[in-house]
Amino acid sequence: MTIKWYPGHMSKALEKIADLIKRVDVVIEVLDARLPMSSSNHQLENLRRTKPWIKVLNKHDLADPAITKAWVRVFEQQAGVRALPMSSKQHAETKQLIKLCQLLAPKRGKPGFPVRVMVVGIPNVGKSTLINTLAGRSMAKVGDKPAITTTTQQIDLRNGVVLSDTPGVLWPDMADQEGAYRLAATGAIGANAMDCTTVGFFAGEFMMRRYPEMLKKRYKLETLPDNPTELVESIGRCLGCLVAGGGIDLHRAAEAFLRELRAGKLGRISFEEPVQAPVEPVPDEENPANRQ
Ligand SMILES: Nc1nc2c(ncn2[C@@H]2O[C@H](COP(=O)(O)OP(=O)(O)OP(=O)(O)O)[C@@H](O)[C@H]2O)c(=O)[nH]1
Ligand SMILES: [Mg+2]
Repeated sequence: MTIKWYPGHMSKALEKIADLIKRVDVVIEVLDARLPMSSSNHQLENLRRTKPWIKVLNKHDLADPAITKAWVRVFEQQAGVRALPMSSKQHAETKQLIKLCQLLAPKRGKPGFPVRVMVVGIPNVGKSTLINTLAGRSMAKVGDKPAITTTTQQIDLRNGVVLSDTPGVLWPDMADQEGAYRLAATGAIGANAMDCTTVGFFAGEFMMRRYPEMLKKRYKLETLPDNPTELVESIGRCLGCLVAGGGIDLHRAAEAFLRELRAGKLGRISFEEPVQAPVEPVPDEENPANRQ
C-alpha cells in the first residue's frame, strides 16, 4: 500500500509558516533523532534562506546514541545550522536552546523586542512538548498521535523569548516510500493513511536485519523466524494477540509491536545513519598507484 498523508490543515499551515518566517529571528526545526533524514521536510528547508536555523534531534532517548552523534556532526557542517540532540521532556536538556536562540539573535531579547522563535517540523516529533517544557507549564496540547496541533499558537516565555508552535507538516507527494514507511513505523503518519500490518512487517524486516538481538531478547525467541510475517506471528504469540481457536491476530500483533517499538521497549534504535560522502575517483595522473 502506498503511503500518502497530507490533510488540508497541513497546506494551510505551510502557508502560515511561510508568512510567519519573515517575522522570526530563529527557527527551531524539530527532527526525529531515529530518522533525521526522512523527518526533514524539504518544503521547510526551502523557506530557510539565511535565517539562523537550529536542528533539534529530538527523542534522542529512543535513538542509538552513537548514530545521533554522527548526525549532529553532519548537520553542524551545514552553513548557518546548529544541531542539538535532545529529549524535549527533559527540562535540563532544553535550557541550552534558549541560550542558543539568544546567541543567534544578539540584537533582540530587550524589553519590547523579544527573540522571536518559530518551532517547525513534521507531525509527532515533539514540537509542542518542547514548548511546554521550555514554558515550564502545559501551554500547548500534546498527544501520542500525529496532527495534534492544527493551528499556530504563540507562547511568551516571559524571559525575552516568544515561541510559535506550528502544526506538523508533511509533503503532498511521498515519492520516497521507504522513507514514508519509516515515518509510519515511528508514528508520524495518521493511522487512517496506512495499513498497520504492512508497516509492522516493514519494521519487523528492518529489526531482523539491524537489531536482531533486541527482538530475541524482548520476545524470548531462541532463533529468529525466516520472514517478517512469521516474526509478527511470534510477537503476537508472545504478547497474547490471539483470535478464537488459538490463531494469531496479525493486525493486533503488528499494532502491539509498533507500539512497543515506538516507545523504546526493545531498546534505542536508529532507522537511518548518515551516508558517507562517496569517495571521489583520483585522476589517473594523480593516482600514486599509477606512478612509475
Ligand atoms: N520518548 C520521547 N517522547 C517524546 C519526546 N518528545 C515528545 N515525545 C512524545 O511524542 C508525542 C508527540 O509529542 P507532541 O509534542 O504532541 O508532538 P508535535 O510535534 O507537537 O506533534 P503535532 O502537533 O501532531 O505536529 C507525545 O506522546 C510526547 O510525549 C522525547 O524527547 N522523547
Ligand atoms: Mg503539536
